[in-house]
Amino acid sequence: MSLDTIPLPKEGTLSKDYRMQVTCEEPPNLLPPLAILDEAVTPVERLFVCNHQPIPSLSRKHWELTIDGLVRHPLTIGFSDLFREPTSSFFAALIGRSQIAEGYASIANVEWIGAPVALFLEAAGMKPQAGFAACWSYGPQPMVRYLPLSKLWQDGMLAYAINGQPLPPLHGGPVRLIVPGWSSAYWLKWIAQITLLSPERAPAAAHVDGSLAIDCCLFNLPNGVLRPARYTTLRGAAWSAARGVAQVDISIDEGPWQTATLDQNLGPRAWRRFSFRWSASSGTHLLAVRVSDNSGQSAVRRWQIDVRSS
Ligand SMILES: Nc1nc2c(c(=O)[nH]1)N[C@H]1C(S)=C(S)[C@@H](COP(=O)(O)O)O[C@H]1N2
Ligand SMILES: [Mo]
Repeated sequence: MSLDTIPLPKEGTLSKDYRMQVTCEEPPNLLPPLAILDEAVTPVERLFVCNHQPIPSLSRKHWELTIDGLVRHPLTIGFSDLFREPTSSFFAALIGRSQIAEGYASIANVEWIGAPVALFLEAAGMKPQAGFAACWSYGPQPMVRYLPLSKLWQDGMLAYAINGQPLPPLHGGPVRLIVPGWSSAYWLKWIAQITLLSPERAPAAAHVDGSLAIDCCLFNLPNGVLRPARYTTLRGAAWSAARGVAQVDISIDEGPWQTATLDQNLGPRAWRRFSFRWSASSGTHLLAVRVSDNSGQSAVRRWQIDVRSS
């Protein structure tokens, strides 16, 4: 792939779905209603936006990443250096901290394309004392995120494309950090610098485990109300800390667990959609959804559902 073949999206060319809720104008923060997220892969137009800093204006030509600190050869790479390495791509769920409230959700499942961070960490030569990484963004108010070096080395990706399109500035373009299996707060946009630190030098924030909890959502339960029907199909998505979802079971009114139907498997880092046919009678029901991942861990989420005709 040459640089000329992927044009950089121009400012303002990314139009968002009109149904998204604008929770803040500046910096832009947008949330999609759950009802428009019921797809295997979230279109970029429906991808939530969460910003704590103004969006820096940064072209591919001017983007650089410096790797320094506890390395033998501090280095600075440019955008074209990302293309000298083998391309990596995978589907991964992007799950925000606040997650789901009043029918809106900071959750998505997207294909990320980029270069593994490990290739550049190895080129810089990690010193044995290095245990953590401070990752800094561009911008007048840069953001910093701390990660254990082992996580960054094993799973970190420098992504420049999303769902086959160039990564838009709103989502961290030209280049952002991808940390599959960890909360989206760690997925640093507009990445500028990675500084390796010793465990003693790393602040308390570095020692927090950002792994995603096993969890799920339901797409078609607006405000917990369902219309009675002979059969209703409950539809949702489940995720884990990048270990893949093995099984989803459902229990109605404390009854026995029944296995839900799983949708296409997009890999261990992706969310897994599920569906369950239920003949719901009028009244209030307790719904429990149990998600089990491939490491044998599971979690249960419960809902109270009103089935009524008006
Ligand atoms: N540089 C930078 N990176 C950032 C943020 C930010 O404000 N600045 N927000 C973080 C948070 S809190 C979230 S939830 C995700 C949101 O990514 P998205 O806007 O692409 O959905 O980016 C993370 N990375
Ligand atoms: Mo966030």
